[in-house]
Amino acid sequence: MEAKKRSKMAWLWENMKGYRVIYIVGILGTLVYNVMQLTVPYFTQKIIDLFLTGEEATANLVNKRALFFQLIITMIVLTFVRTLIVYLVCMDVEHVSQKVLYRIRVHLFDKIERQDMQFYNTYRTGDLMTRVTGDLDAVRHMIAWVIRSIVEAFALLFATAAYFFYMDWHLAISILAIAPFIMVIIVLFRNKVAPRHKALREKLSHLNTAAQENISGNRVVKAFAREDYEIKKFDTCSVEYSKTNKKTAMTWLNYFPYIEAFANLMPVVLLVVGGLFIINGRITMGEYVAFSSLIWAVQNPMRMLGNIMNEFQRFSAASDKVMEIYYSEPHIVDKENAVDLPERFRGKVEFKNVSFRYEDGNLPVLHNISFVANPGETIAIMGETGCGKTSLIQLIPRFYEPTEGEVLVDDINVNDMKLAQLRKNIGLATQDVLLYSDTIDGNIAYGDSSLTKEEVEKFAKYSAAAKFITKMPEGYDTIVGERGVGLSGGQKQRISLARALAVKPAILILDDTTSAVDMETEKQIQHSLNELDFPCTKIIIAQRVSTTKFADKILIIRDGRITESGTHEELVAKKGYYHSLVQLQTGEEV
Ligand code: DGT
Ligand code: MG
Repeated sequence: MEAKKRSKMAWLWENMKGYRVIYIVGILGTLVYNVMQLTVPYFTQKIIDLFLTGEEATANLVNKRALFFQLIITMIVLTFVRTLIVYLVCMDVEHVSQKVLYRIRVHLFDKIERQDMQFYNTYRTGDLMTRVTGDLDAVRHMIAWVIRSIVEAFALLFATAAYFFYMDWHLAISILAIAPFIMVIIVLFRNKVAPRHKALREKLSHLNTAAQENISGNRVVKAFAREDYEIKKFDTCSVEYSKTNKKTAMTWLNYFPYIEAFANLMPVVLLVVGGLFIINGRITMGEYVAFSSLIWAVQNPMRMLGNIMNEFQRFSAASDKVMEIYYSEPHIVDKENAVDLPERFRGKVEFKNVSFRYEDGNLPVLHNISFVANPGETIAIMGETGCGKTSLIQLIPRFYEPTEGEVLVDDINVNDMKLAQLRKNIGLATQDVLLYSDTIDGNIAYGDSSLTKEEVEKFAKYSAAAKFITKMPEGYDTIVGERGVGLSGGQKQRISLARALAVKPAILILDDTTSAVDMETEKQIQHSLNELDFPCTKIIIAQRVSTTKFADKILIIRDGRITESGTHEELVAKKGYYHSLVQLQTGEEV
C-alpha cells in the first residue's frame, strides 16, 4: 500500500541522488555514440558518389586524392572515438548501478532489521533473501542495461529515421510504415510476458525458501531420515522454476517470427521502391547504398525491443517486491512524544487487564491478565504448554502490543517509552535459544560489547556455565556454530542466560531457561540469581516446582487466564492446579 506511493521510475530516480548527473552524462553519451553510427554511411555515400559511381569518379580519384584520404581517415577516427565513448558509457552506467544497488541494499537491510515480530511472522526468510539478492540485481540491471538499451534503440531509430527523411522522404515513409506493426506486436508480447515474469519471481522465491528451510532444518531431516523426501520436494520446486523460466523465455519465441518477418520486409521495400527511384533518377546510387547500409539501424532496435521489454518486466516484478520492503514501516515504533526515562529503570512491571490476540491468529491468547512485579521481586509463571506464557512475556519488551489493557514498566505504559531504552533494561533468555556463529565470549557479551573478560567470566559463573566452558579446548574463545551447534541443549541455555544477565538488566525474563539443565545445576543457577550484584526484577517461566518454589509470587495460567496466584505456601493451601503439580513432581502428599 505504502509501496505504491511512488512509481518505480521515481523510486529509482530518488535512489540515484548524487549520481544523477553522471548517469545523465552516460545516457547522453549513449545518444551520441548511436547518432555517430550514422556518420559511417554518410561518408560511405560521399565516397561512392564522388569516387566510385559518379560520372567524374575516375577523374575525381586523381584530382581530389586528398579529399578521398581525408574522408577515409575521418571515418576511422570517428569509429575510434565512438568505441571510446561506448567504453566510457558502459563504465559510467555500471558504476552508477553498483552505487545505487549498494544504497538500496543497505536501506533494505536496515528496514528488515528494524521490523517488528509480526513482520517476521509474515515473511519467510527465503523470500526476504530473494529480495535482497536476485530482485535487487534485476533493479541494478535496469540501471546498467535496460534504460541504456531503451535510449540506444530509440536514438538509433529516430536518428536513422531523420536521416532517411533528409535523404528522401518518400522512400523513408515506405520503409518506416512497417514500424507501427512491429510496435503492436511488442505491446502484445508485453501483455503476455508481464504475468509470466511475476510468476517466475514467485517460483524463485519458493526455491530459495525451500533451500533455506532445508539447510537450516537439516538435523530434523536427518533425524527422520527424510532426505529422499526433501530432495524430491526440492526437486519439485526446482522443476517448477525451470518450467516457468522456460515458458517465460519461450514467450518471446512466439512473437519473434512476426517481428522478424516485418523487419525483413524493410529491405524488400527498399529494393522495390528504392530500385524504382534509382531508375527514375529520384535518388543516386550513393543514397541507395546509404539507405541500404542503414536499414539495420531500423531493424535492430525493433528486434532489441523484445529483449528490452523482457528485462523491463523482470525489473517490474522484482522492484514491486523490493519496494514493498523499502517502504514498509514497523508498526511498533517510538511515539513522537515518547517519555525520556532515567538510564536505569527501577524494574517494576505491571499488567493491567491485558488481553492479547496475534494479528495473524483469530483466537485471543491472553484474557484480562493483571499482576504486579515490584522492583527486585521474583515472579514465576507456570502453566500447560500453549497456555500463553511466552506470549505474555513478549508484551513486556513490546515485541507485540496488547489488544486491550496496559503493560506498565516503572508505572509508565510501555507504549509511551522509547523502545531502545525499554529493551536495554530488559535481559531476555528466549525459549528457543539462538546463538551466533561467534566465540562463546562474543555470544555472552552480545548485548554489551564493552564487557571485560572478567565480567564475561563472572556472568558465566552466575549461569553455571563457567565449568563446562573452561573445559573446552579454547575456553571462551571457542567458536560455536550456527544456532549453537557443538553445544548441548542445557549448555546453550546457560550461555543464553549469561547473555541475558550480561546486560545487567533491571528486568530479567527467563522463558523456560533451565528446562534442559539438571536439578543440581538448576539449584546453583537459582542460588546465583538470588545473589546478583545488581538490582533486578525476575520474571521466570518454568515447569519445575523446584524453580518456582521460592518466588515472591507464582502465577498459574490456563487458557490465557490467571487462575491462581500467590506464594508457594498459599497455592499449596489452595489445593488447586499448583497443588496437584507439587504432588506430581515431588511425589509427596503436601
Ligand atoms: P509453551 O512454550 O509450549 O509452554 O507454551 P506457551 O505457554 O509459551 O504458549 P505461547 O504463548 O507460545 O502460545 C500461546 C498460543 O498462542 C498458542 O495457542 C499458540 C499461539 N501462538 C504463539 N505464537 C503465535 C504467533 O506468532 N502467531 C499466532 N497466530 N499464534 C501464536
Ligand atoms: Mg513458551
